[in-house]
Amino acid sequence: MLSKRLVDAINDQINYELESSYLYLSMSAYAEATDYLGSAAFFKKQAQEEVGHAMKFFGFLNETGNRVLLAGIKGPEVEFEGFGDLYRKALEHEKTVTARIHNLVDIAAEDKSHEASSFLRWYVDEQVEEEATFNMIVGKLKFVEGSKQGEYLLDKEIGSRA
Ligand code: OFO
Repeated sequence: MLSKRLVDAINDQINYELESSYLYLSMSAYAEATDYLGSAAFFKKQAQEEVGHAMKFFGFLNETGNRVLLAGIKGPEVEFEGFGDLYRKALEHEKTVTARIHNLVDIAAEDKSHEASSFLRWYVDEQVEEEATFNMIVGKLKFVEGSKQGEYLLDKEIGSRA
């Protein structure tokens, strides 16, 4: 049994996951336009993963007999300040996602929704991975920023993950 406030919060999270997808797609477009082709491929894949996150929530609400209510998606940032800015902003974004997931976990626990508590565990683990990926890339920026050759090599390495 899901409480109304939990259903509302999950609907809001569906919207936020799609907003995340839109942000990463915008980052992919910026990377493509500035010739960071590895990052363009990487963020395109991230965008697809975020749609997957939204769809898992979508399925969960439907399976538990609750109503999915979609809302407008906020337009993403479209201009960035170079290669490093993309990853710093993505890391900050993922930290916000993690806080939102933890809030859902807290609501599920308070409202004794065992099915939601179990379902949300996947997202808790996923956020550990997502933050680790962006932390690793942001950590490497200090070795390459200011060097076009360094950025080129890191971009290429990131592209190989896509
Ligand atoms: Fe990047 O984890 Fe969903 O939003």
